[in-house]
Amino acid sequence: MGFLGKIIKGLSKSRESMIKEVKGVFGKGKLTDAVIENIEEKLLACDISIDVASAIMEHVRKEAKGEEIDSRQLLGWMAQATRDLLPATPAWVAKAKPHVILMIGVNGAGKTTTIGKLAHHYKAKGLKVMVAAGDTFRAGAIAQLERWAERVEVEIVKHQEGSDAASVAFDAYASAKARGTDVLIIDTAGRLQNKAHLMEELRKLVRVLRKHDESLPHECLLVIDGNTGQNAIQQGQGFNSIVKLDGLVVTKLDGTAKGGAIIPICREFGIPVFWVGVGEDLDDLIRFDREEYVQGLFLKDAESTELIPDPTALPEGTSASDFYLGV
Ligand SMILES: Nc1nc2c(ncn2[C@@H]2O[C@H](COP(=O)(O)OP(=O)(O)OP(=O)(O)O)[C@@H](O)[C@H]2O)c(=O)[nH]1
Ligand SMILES: [Mg+2]
Repeated sequence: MGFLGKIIKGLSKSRESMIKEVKGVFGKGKLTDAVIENIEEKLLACDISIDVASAIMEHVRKEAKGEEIDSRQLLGWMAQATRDLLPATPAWVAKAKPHVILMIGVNGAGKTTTIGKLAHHYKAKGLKVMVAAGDTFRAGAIAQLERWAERVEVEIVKHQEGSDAASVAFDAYASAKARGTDVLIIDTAGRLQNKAHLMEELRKLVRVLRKHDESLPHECLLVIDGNTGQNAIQQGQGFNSIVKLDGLVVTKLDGTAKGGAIIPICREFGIPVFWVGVGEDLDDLIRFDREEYVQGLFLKDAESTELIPDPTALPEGTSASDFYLGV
């Protein structure tokens, strides 16, 4: 199943309702304030925040220029405005050997599960993968990652529970380098920004990892539970000051009919969504594709679209995760 098929598994309700709801409140005519307000409410109901909903409708208002329009044009402009709010997801490129991915986020966001899925994904591409049990804090966390490593059949580097997370990361890198590993994925303990000692631990982990190479980690992914809305945004902010975030993983989108949560999350952090989690199985991880997402939310099944082609779109038939430039 491709991106659209899978995300629609999670998004179908919001997609159908968004298109149906918009058509329900507006067929053809001039856009009145009442109609705009009504549509803003529909957007809020699918977890799009107030400021994002206003930004989308402001764009529509400008495009409509007070003239008579139909629902097809309206949905097209909404889609366009939404796309402009989302930074494009880059094609995945291995930056070195090993390419090091650091997973961070608050408790229970889905870090460890996503590592299992990612390890599976890269392994299926023929890459040699290693995972590092950098969550030495939570009881059972090492065993949990071990189960994933066994299931996916990738190597794992681990120390004792309660040991220094930074030295796990340091050792894992050395081991990955020595074994010719292509991708090393480092798990970390869930932490909230108000837990000073854990935030300090993360700072140390990055500092120690950089003793190997200043450019580490190559990819720092912030994992966010797509169900926690505005809360997730606030909780994630503290990580910015410790390590440069490259991309977001938004998990548990299968559990919600409100796929719109991606937009405010992405806008707030100003970085692209790299992956979307749509279930607990190995294959339930999708490389995010802005174009397909927007189409899925506003345009699928609409007879025609007014969407201008995305200048950064990948060639047809490819997805961002197909690109691997080995080094
Ligand atoms: N439905 C669904 N469940 C998910 C998804 N991703 C993770 N989960 C579940 O969310 C729960 C927490 O996942 P973990 O991977 O342990 O989260 P974590 O961020 O590593 O948690 P801590 O290590 O405690 O901070 C588990 O029950 C996972 O199965 C997803 O995309 N969809
Ligand atoms: Mg975990």
